[in-house]
Amino acid sequence: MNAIRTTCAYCGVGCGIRATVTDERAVQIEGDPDHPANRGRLCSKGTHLGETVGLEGRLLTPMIGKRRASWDKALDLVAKRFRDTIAQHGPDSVAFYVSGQLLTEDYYVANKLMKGFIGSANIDTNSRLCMSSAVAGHTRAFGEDVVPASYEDIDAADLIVLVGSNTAWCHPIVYQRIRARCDAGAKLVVIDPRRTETAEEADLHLPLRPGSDVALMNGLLAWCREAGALDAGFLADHLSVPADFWERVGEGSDLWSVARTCDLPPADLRRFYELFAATPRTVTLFSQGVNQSLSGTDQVNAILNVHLATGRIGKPGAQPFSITGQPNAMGGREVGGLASTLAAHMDFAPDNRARVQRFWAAPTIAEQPGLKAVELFRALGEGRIKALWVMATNPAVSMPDAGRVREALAACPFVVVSDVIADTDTSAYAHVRLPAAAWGEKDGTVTNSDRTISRQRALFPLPGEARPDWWIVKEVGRRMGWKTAFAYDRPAEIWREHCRLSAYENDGARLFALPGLSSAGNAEYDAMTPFRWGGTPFADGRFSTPDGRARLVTVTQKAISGPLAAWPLTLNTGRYRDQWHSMTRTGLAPKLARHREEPLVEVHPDDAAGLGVIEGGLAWVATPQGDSLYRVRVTPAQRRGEIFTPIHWTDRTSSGGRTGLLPRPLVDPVSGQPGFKQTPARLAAVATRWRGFLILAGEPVRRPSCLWATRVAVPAGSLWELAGDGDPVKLEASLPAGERVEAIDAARGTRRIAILSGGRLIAALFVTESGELPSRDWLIGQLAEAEAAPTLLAGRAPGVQADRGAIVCACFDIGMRTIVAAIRDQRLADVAAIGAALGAGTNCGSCRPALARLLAEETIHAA
Ligand SMILES: Nc1nc2c(c(=O)[nH]1)N[C@H]1C(S)=C(S)[C@@H](COP(=O)(O)OP(=O)(O)OC[C@H]3O[C@@H](n4cnc5c(=O)[nH]c(N)nc54)[C@H](O)[C@@H]3O)O[C@H]1N2
Ligand SMILES: Nc1nc2c(c(=O)[nH]1)N[C@H]1C(S)=C(S)[C@@H](COP(=O)(O)OP(=O)(O)OC[C@H]3O[C@@H](n4cnc5c(=O)[nH]c(N)nc54)[C@H](O)[C@@H]3O)O[C@H]1N2
Ligand code: SF4
Ligand SMILES: [Mo]
Repeated sequence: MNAIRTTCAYCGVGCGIRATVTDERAVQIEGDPDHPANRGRLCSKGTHLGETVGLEGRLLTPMIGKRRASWDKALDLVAKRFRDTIAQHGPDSVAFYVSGQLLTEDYYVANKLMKGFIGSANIDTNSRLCMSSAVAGHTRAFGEDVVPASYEDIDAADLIVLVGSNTAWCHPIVYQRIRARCDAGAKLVVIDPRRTETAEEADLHLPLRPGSDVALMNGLLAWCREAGALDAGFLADHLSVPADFWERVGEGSDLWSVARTCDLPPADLRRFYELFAATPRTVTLFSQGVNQSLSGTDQVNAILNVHLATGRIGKPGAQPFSITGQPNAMGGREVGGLASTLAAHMDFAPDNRARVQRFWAAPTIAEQPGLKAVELFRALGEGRIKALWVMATNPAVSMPDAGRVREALAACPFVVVSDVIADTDTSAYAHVRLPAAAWGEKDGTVTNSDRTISRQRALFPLPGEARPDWWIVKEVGRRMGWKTAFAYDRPAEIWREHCRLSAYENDGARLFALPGLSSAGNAEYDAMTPFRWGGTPFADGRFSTPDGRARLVTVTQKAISGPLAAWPLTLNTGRYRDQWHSMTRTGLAPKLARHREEPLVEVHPDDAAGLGVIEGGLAWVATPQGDSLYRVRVTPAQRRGEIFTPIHWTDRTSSGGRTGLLPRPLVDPVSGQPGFKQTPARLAAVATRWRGFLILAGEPVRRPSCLWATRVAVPAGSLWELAGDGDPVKLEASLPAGERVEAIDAARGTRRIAILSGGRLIAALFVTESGELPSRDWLIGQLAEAEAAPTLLAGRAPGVQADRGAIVCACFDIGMRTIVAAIRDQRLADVAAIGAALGAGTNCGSCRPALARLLAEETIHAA
């Protein structure tokens, strides 16, 4: 069996994978030792990709409404509805909402269709929610959206600064590289309001006040100036500096003022400033804590200002480094898939428009930037967008104020969704669903955070009627009437066109250029090995501005409003280590569920105490936009007044944890990126009468209906954690038919039910009001046993208790103390109940008299 070299499906680190197909839909995954991004390593998500390539939940045929349709019918309908809508209401009445999870070739075709042929720039992407502030910051400073750094810079740095980045969880392989460099002596500083696992391992953690990054960076720049750490030569030769720049940087930038604004100990701040000023080889990595802010672009420029003014750019080990989230966020930037860019690093200037139109031989070309994601969904809600095509993203979950986004989707006359999964929270609103090829079935290229372009290769044949995204889009383009412009037969043809456009009339004004590659033959494309474009940008101090100089941008700290009376807390949102976004894929992998099985709201102990919320209890998080329920984790890793929730849970997986409902639809004024990290909120404890869990082979016939029900995948089935106030008897509707064993303890409100089929456990429902619940692990393991253990209702193996007392039941190795405890705790009334709960006495039966005696003694004891 030959290993196929491909790229991980998940994050922007872009790890290379060697995949060995072992069966029809089975694959063995290893890190590719030859890939420069990971040199053979993989994180938990990459390692378990093999658990996600099955066909469960896949969309495998086109659907019109609830009916299967042929590709011809579905594509004709999409083409007709878009054409008709444009004819009636103009090109700006339609929109595409796409994704950094498309391959470059997919992205290129979608962008070409919208901007060059439909003639609108209403194509935006989930990257708007992700790194558009970085794009805007780079463009303001460098004249072009170029990430100058590479991973090798980490290997050469003496100081690594992580701003708003939980790298250990979100870019784990980059993080391992950082750790390796720290082991060799480099220092690590983490700037994040939360004490994340990344922060725990740092030499210095600065838990700043959310949204105070500009003050921190301006303070740093002022400090460097005082300390003589600026690069005067670089400033003079390569930077343009606004007249009042230094004056404005100095405002409020003394150590004490900054410490107050950022709510940090001045001594820690000074330590960071001194370290930074003294360490020329510094790499500053930043991600969502910086980008996802109402001042995101200013925060990016505050970081870039420091690196530019100290000359720490374009040099080994000295770089600002915007790390990207999605596997192909960078490819999307290269094709120009944002509403605010045209194509191939060109904007909407008249000569660029003419050039791109000429190159595409297009009938028209978008005149101006289109609607950015938040505006786009607002326009949808207001009826200005009348046909929307969503590809490879789940906006009903991931957009801010997702409740309004859902209303807008519901009101839109024509919604098309291309996805790999049949039922997502977004596809619930689709008039047409198109089955896309998934990772493992697709061919094309992706660009990772450090500009390395890698091939993603198909491992399996296309299942059912699934088709690659580029194919779907070009078919619609052809059916809309543009046959020759969308005559692609394979991704390699699109790739060559993309490369030609990048180099077209490009005299060096655009750094993004792949000229040599436009002549790559199909075989060469198939054999392509990872390469980084652009060499070392800015190494010569030349930038992509008309005068070749980078620009320092005057940025000032916005006032941070104090807590509002009705909304006294600040809600921060983000990611868990082992889940990916809306969990459509990681949710399939049981091993990835173990890290965090439920959506938690993390809260500081003082806030918890004040609000009466307790560890392990439930709590509502409410904002003016909506509310959702979470399991509480009390932790000093949170700052006081701030709470954190994860973004991963959806309607498919949970009755709570719906973080998308909570953030405001407010955006950074320059980039249009939403401020996901700071939402005024409040928290309230919720008491429930009972709690419990449901373990099932496979999925429930009916979803458990109660206040709290969250699902995770387990080997051979699913686990639902439950809590509620109503009658738990309702939950039995979720149980499959089968042989039922049951134990009830009315005093504690405990009910334990196991359902067996041919001796095998197929479901277990345990509910209690005041009793204990066993750990789920053992019962989950029982799903895989051909013959279930007789102790199912005890929820544990016979006889594993620490102090079991003298063995009473020899067959199952059950001690006296275990039995007595079970009689008490579970109010077991007879020998049969003991057997049901523990298994004791259910085999040879010799101990049944002893059991009866113990029961009698307990009854006397209790009386
Ligand atoms: N496991 C996992 N990995 C992923 C993803 C995933 O879903 N799961 N998604 C990928 C994607 S698309 C992305 S964009 C990346 C995101 O990767 P990250 O940006 O690392 O992830 P987040 O958890 O969104 O946020 C990062 C940190 O910003 C901090 N923060 C909040 N407010 C502020 C502030 O005002 N200032 C500063 N300095 N920090 C602040 C938060 O506390 C949080 O710890 O992860 C990628 N990798
Ligand atoms: N509150 C809050 N919200 C956030 C964030 C936050 O930090 N806080 N982060 C934001 C960020 S940075 C991001 S990137 C977004 C991510 O948010 P989304 O993009 O909505 O998240 P995903 O779950 O990755 O959605 C991808 C969808 O594409 C499907 N898919 C996978 N592969 C393919 C393919 O090849 N073709 C097609 N057609 N479909 C495919 C998947 O099944 C899934 O339904 O969330 C944003 N929302
Ligand atoms: S670090 Fe990112 S790219 Fe690498 S294996 Fe993990 S999820 Fe995949
Ligand atoms: Mo992202």
